This record gives sequence, structure tokens and C-alpha cells, in this order.
Amino acid sequence: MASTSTLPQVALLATGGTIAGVASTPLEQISYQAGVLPVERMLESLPGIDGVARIAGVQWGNLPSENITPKDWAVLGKKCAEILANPDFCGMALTHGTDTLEETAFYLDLVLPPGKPVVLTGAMRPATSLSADGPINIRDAVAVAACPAAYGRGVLLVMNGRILAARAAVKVSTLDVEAFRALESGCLGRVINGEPHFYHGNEHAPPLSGACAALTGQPELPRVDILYACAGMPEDLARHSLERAQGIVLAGMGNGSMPQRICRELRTGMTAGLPVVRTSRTGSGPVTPLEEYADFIPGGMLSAAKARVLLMLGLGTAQSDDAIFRLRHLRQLFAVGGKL
Ligand code: DAS
Repeated sequence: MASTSTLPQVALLATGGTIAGVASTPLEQISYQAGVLPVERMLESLPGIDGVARIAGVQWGNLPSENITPKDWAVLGKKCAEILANPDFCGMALTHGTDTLEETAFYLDLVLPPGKPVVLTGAMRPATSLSADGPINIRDAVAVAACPAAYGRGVLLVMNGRILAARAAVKVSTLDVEAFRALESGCLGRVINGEPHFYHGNEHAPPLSGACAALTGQPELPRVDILYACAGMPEDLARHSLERAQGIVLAGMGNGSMPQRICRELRTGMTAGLPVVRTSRTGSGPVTPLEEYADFIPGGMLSAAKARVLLMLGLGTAQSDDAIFRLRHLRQLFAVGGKL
């Protein structure tokens, strides 16, 4: 084992979630309080972690991730940029609740230029649980953050031994420790017995990584609503969002389709310059351009939650009041960000 002082240094930034959660007994896995333990306590449960990297724990917050907001993304993005600019660190890992981990990860991917590894992880069982998954996930995330082969791959997510790209990872299970998948593109690699293995090289920078760096730390992003399409969906839901939001993401049926009445309603907004992105509630497969929806922006491979993050940042970077220019800019962003 390398002597501790020659090991790379990784920042471990803790934001809360189940990984820092506490239940009343070791047998309780479902009912617990998320975001309780401080980062030092989480590190105490990791004997041997000092053989992977030197770790500097940073307590950013201790929130259940359902309470994380775009304002928090801004503060977090700024903090990450500061840490990454520090030459003492070769990379960073973040602990985060799994419920909105994919949104924070994609936000960070869009605002942090690809370079030093940024690796998010979480847990599906509280820290007090029998067979808690948090400690091993932290060990694996730190190993990836310290790994030269992880450089330049954009923001990553490591859970249950799988290494996933932030843009592709989605939470697919309410309870399983195998909670995240990249359904179409698959995982980038695995951590086997603490050692990261990537299946391919990193010669291609991930699409859009760092594309919205100009907005790092920007606390106010435009409001974008998600509308979930369903049979007989009332039009006033669409009307409500059209009156308040600056952009809408439709979690459509199948290949991003919607009831005709909803389509008509959304078109009134689009005519006035409000962009609407079509995604799918199915959870997998691309949403393709379609003649009948030519005025909508196709979300491609992006889930509704990720399309919302991209639309918020895309509207923020459009820097023009001209609706045609804005729409062209957004179409380009989605063409790149949403491709397989
Ligand atoms: N409530 C969840 C959250 O903080 C717990 C978790 O999955 O971490 O996102």
C-alpha cells in the first residue's frame, strides 16, 4: 500500500440523504431520518479508506434530497468549482440523497467543465442499517475520484459498483441498492474490489459538459414546469403552467405524444415564444422529432427531470429576448444534450 502522504487527495463533500440517515434499529431500512450524520461520522465507518486516498471531508449541508432546490444547485456548483480549482485536490466525491441525485448530477455536469473527476454517490439503506450500502459506495466513489482514468469524463455517478454518466443515469428503483441505471447507453465501467475499470477511453468529451459554466453560482434560474401526460389530462393543468413558467417539459406518452386538447393549449404558449420540450413518461428510449409536433423541441434521450435542468440552464444562457433566436439556441442544446 502507498504511504499515506503520497496518496492523491480527494474532497468528500457531504450534502445529506439516506447515506447520512439514521433509523431506530439496525433492522429498520425504510423508516428513518435522512441527512443526520456528519461527514466525519460517515468516514469513521470506512476503515481502510485512508489506503485509497487522503480525504478532506467537507460538510456542505445535511438535507434529504427531496428538499434540494435550484438555489442549492447554484451554491453547490460554486463550491465544487472552488474545490476543483484547488491544486491540492485531484478530484472530488459528493454524497447526496438518491431521490434527486440525477438532477443535481446533471446540473453539475452542465456547469462544471470536464476535467478533474466529480463523482456523486448515495445509499438506499440508512447508515445504521444492517448491510448498509453507503460505506462501500463512498469507498468506490472516492476510488473513482482519485483515478486518473476518470479525468475528462464529465460528472459521474457511482452506486453499487457501477460507474454511470450523469447525463444518462436515472433512478429506476424505489428500494433496490441497484437503484441507478443508464438504460440505453449502459454503464461506463465498474468498480471491482475498489479498483475502477472503464470500458472505453475518454477521448470524446461528454456532450455539453461545462456548456453552461457561465451560470455557475447563478441562484435564479427561469421557472420550468414538468407536465405529466395521462389519459383525459385536464387542460387547465397546462394553462396553469403557461401562465407562470418560462418553459415547459412534457413527460409525454410513448414517443412524446399528448392529447390533442393539451397540444392545442401548449401551442398557444409556443406561439407566444414559450419553449415546450417533449420527453417520455415511459422511462426509456429516445423521443424523436415528429412532423406533427415540429414546433416542440424533442428531448431525445433525456428524462423529463433532466430535460427540465437543461431547459432552465438553456433559457439562462440564451441571453436574448428574441424568441426565434432563443428557440434555435435551445434546439441546438437539446440536439446535442439529448443524443444517444
Ligand atoms: N429521501 C431520500 C433522499 O434524500 C433518501 C435517499 O435516497 O437518500 O433523497
